[in-house]
Amino acid sequence: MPVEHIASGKVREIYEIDSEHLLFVATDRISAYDVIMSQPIPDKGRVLTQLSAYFFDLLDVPNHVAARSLGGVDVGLDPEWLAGRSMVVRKAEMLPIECVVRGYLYGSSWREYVAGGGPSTEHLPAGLVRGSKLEQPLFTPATKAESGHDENLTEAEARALVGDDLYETLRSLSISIYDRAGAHVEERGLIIADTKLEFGVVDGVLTLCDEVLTPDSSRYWPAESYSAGSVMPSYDKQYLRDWLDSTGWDHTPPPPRLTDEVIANTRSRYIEAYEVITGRRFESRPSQNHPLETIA
Ligand code: Q0N
Repeated sequence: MPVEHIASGKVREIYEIDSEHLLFVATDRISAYDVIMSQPIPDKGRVLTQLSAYFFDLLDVPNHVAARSLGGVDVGLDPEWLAGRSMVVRKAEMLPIECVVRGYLYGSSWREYVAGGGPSTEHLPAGLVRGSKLEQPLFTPATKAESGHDENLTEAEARALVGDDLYETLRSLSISIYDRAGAHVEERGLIIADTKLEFGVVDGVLTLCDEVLTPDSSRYWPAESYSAGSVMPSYDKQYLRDWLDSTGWDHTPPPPRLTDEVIANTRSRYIEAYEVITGRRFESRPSQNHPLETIA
C-alpha cells in the first residue's frame, strides 16, 4: 500500500501510514536565512533523526515515536533513502503553541529586549546583554506559523490558547526537558542556549512530538567559546551562513550553488554535533540523488 503524502515542511516530509500513525522523514535539505538551498547536505536528515531519537530515549517523557523504522513494510518509498532518516510516529492532536525554553538571551528574545521589551522578555530584569545567561530558564512560547516566522507570545496569550492548567504543565515539563538535556550536553562541552519543543495529545496523554534537541530546533554553543555580550557562532549552520554572506547573496531566492567544499564542511559539522552529543560514531550511508532534495 503506497502511503499518502500529507505535508511538506522546509526540510521534512510527512506521510500517513494508517489512522493512528504517520511516517516522518527528515530529508537532506538545508535552509539558511529561510531559503532552502538548491543542493542537499548528504546524511543531514539521518543525523537529525538519530539525534532526535537519542534524546527521546534519554528523556523520561512520553513521546510520539512508535518505531524507528518501517521494519521492511513497503510503503512505496525507496527503503535505501528512508533508512536512518524516518520514524513511525503516533498521530497526535497537536497543541497550538511552540514551547520554547531559553537559558540565554539570544535570537528573537534578544531583539525584543534591545528594542525596549516584547512578549518573550516581559519578565526579564534590565541590564542584560546579548547572550546573557538567565537566572532561571525562561519559557517563551510562540505561535506556530506554517510559513514565515513564529511569533513570540505573551504569557497571557499563551495561557488563553491552551488554558491555565495545561500552560503550567507545559512550562514545567519544557523546562525540565531543557534542564535534563542541558546537563547532558554540558558534560560534553556544549551549551543549549535555547530549544523549541512541540507537544500533542495521544490517547489523552500529553506527548512530546516532532523532532527534539536537534541543531535545527536548538541553539548549541561550544561552552569554551561562550562569552556574554558577543555574537555566538551556532554549531552547525554558521559556517554555511558565513560562506553565503561571503558571496554577497541578498537572502532572496535563488540561493547561490554550494561548492563541494561547503557541502562537505557543513556535513562534517552536523556529524560532529551528533558524535559529540551522543558519544556515538555516526554511520553514514551512500548518498543518492533524491528528487525531494534537489532543486533544478
Ligand atoms: C505534526 N507537525 C508540525 C514538518 C513538520 N505526532 C504528530 N501527529 C500529528 N501531526 C503531527 C505530529 C507530530 N510531530 C506536527 N505537522 C504534523 C511539524 N512540522 C514542522 C515543519 O516540518
